Amino acid sequence: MSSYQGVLHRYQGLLDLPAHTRTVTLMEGNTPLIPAQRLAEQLGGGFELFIKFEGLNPTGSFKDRGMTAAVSEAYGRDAKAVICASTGNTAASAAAYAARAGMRSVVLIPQGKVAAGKLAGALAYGAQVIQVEGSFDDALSMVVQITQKQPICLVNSLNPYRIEGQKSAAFEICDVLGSAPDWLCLPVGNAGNITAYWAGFKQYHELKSSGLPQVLGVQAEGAAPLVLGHPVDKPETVATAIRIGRPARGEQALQAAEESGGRIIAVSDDEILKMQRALAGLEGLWVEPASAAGLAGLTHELKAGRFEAKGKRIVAVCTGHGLKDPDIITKEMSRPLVVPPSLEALEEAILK
Ligand code: AN7
Repeated sequence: MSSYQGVLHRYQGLLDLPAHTRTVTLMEGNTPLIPAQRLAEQLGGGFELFIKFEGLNPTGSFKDRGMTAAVSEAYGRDAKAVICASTGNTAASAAAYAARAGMRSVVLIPQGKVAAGKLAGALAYGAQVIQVEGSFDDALSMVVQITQKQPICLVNSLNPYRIEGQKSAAFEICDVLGSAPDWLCLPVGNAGNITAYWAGFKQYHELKSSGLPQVLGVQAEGAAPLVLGHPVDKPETVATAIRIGRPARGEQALQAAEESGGRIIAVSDDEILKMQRALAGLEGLWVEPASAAGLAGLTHELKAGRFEAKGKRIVAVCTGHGLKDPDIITKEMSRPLVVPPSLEALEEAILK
């Protein structure tokens, strides 16, 4: 039997959780750090590139790390229900951990803007799914208000325990590499993840002198409040996971970028989709569009001559699995060829 018991157990003592916390785990975390040499070569080479593939968490996204912490805290004080606003991944994760704890879950999603695999997940795990005629930001404002009135636990990343659990990803990277990388590239939506990585790297550095990365946070052009310097009322992007105009932890994201000597930039939907295809086609890693944003940002900066990669060790976080959003691929694809069941037809199709 494996001795791995999830991130709360593995990083016990490093995650600031109340004593009443009772662990609810799906053995999340411990995701692979995958070398991506072919992609690195295509980007000009001369540096080391690793993908932290967070799509391999139990519900298919990085959200499980923070969710195990938030739900464990709620469960430990006998909370009966959790609620969140979500572009999809938080919803699926909250629903799964709540189910495991025997708790009710309610998830608010922007109507028509959540990828099929995420909505299906939330429903499969038994959440009450409510579509809001509005954006993620509208939905977040609603759940914040209701949790101030009703005894229902907010499990968006405003919940501090989400950040605590999420720090585990930074610890894992340092443990595998032996130190922090030179750069960390990742997508930024509501900005919980970048906040947690930075907190995690700083904590590990204080404890173990593991070093600190520079952080490149990447938003989608149509949903780039942190680049524009003001909220975006009608965010739009193909990367629905990061279709967010008022990031809850925006200030902390900016601070992480600044303190680390990094930055937050925006890339186009086209750049995101190109990188999604490059990752799948060159490395065999199929990630959802938002998850390709970090690497799309790295590519963008390299092309603009603003990024000195030579000799550097770069980690890109791919936050969610491609299976979450199959439609984005099949929509663009021509229909696969149909042949009669004969060898001649097959030879004709693949050898010509
Ligand atoms: C695949 O699920 O906000 O900057 O409600 O699903 O921590 O918000 C998802 C965000 C990146 C951005 N990649 O992370 C939600 C939600 C994927 C995501 C992000 C999300 P944050």
